[in-house]
Amino acid sequence: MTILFEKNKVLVIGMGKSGLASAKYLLKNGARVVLCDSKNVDKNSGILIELKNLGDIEFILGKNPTSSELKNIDFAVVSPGVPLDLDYIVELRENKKVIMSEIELAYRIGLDKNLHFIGITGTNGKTTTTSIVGEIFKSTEWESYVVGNIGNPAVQAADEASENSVLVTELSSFQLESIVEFRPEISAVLNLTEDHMNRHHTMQNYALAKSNIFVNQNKDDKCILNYDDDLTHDMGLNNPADVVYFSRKEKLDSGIYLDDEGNIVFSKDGSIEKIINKKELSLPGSHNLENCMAAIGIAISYGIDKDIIVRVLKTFKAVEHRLEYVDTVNGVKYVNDSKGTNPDSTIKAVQSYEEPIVLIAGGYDKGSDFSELFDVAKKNVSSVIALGETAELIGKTAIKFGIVNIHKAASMKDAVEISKEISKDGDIVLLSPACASWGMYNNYEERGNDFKKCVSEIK
Ligand code: UMA
Repeated sequence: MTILFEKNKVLVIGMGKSGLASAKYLLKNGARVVLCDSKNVDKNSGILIELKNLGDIEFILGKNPTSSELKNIDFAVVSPGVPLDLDYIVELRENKKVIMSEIELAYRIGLDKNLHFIGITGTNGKTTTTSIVGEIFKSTEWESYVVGNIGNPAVQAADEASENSVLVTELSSFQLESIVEFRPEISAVLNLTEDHMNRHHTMQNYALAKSNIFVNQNKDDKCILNYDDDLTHDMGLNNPADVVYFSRKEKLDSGIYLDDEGNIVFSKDGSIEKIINKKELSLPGSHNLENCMAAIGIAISYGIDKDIIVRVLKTFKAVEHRLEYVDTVNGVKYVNDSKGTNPDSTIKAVQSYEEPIVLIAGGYDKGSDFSELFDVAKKNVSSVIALGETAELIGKTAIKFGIVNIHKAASMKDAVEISKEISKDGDIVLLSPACASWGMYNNYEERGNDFKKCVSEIK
């Protein structure tokens, strides 16, 4: 259902990227906006002045809205980082007010313009897969945008886009938790391992939020799922969309899989089409093989020419902050994997190398368990430099699995200096924190950039 924003009173919750993009769009389209943020913002700040010049806006800053301030609100747009169990959000819900994510708002904007949404989620690999799909679309005739959790608010793109554009959208569980009617033409769930337990509390709630990506789809839509992952496999049963599985481990009657020669093939209705040999993929590692398979599933489902898909898969360069080579100092390679914000992601990073690794890890405490990480890491992680709120737990867990060379660092600068002292020629110093950056940084990009700056300073 499209919404007429004019004259609606909308509570926009959070003044980060999503909230600001939503407030700007709503003001430009005649809505009355109440923008709230638990953080205090200087009354004379440039952004508040800019917003005031756009239209009818009130601010509630440095606290949560009270019941009387919620009166006459028609609906709310909530930023992904804001938990939905806050009292005032529960109260809005009880009063039957729609609470929508910024993605839902973008979707509603897109309805009038016939925008095409492709939604990609999963615990890991979503930024890489979204970027690959984005590159594929760039090589086609479609006007396309790469948006969402990757860092570009979808609302802004939906506003700027011409009719019939494609929005390739990376979606987090936070964004999916508050969708209402959002219905991508193609959805993809890459994998599901424990993450964000401090917000979702149980794996079941986390999976439920992720499954919102296909909940409004129907048989005209496609849902791309990982056959090898138990949880995403089961999402295919009773799925409202037409499911396309991909598998790195098994040959499928229908879907995308590896044949005996290592070719990625697409099998449908008894015919098998070879797409590309896995050796030709530009990205290393089995996790990237899965990301490429998912991207193939999406692109084929959209009817994109095989030659375009193959060209992109052969030339695609790694995403910044995702196993990004930084520099070599005294024979030691420095790698930035700041996007490794949960244990599973760091497991995949560690498994991508044969060399001894000095691992810099730790950050915001999301309630993760690091046992599986260090059980895998004991194979080639020689030392751990622990940072942030989780430093102690990371150190203790590493010791439990026999990695005894543990150092605690007070800052990224400190961590990189320690790494220079303890690493040897041929080692890899890997920043792959297994934790979010909050508490030390605003986001993983800032953390990765700080790491790169610190590496340049020790050269
Ligand atoms: N805030 C409140 N009340 C609260 C909590 C937060 O008012 O209870 C305020 C904060 O004070 C802050 C604002 O909300 O001013 C921040 O909102 P936000 O955390 O949603 O940040 P945005 O800048 O809007 O960024 C969000 C995503 N952030 C999160 O999901 C935490 C970005 O994903 C995304 O790129 C961006 O929207 C654009 O779509 C980042 C992320 O870390 C990369 N995602 C997580 C992940 O990948 O693991 C899910």
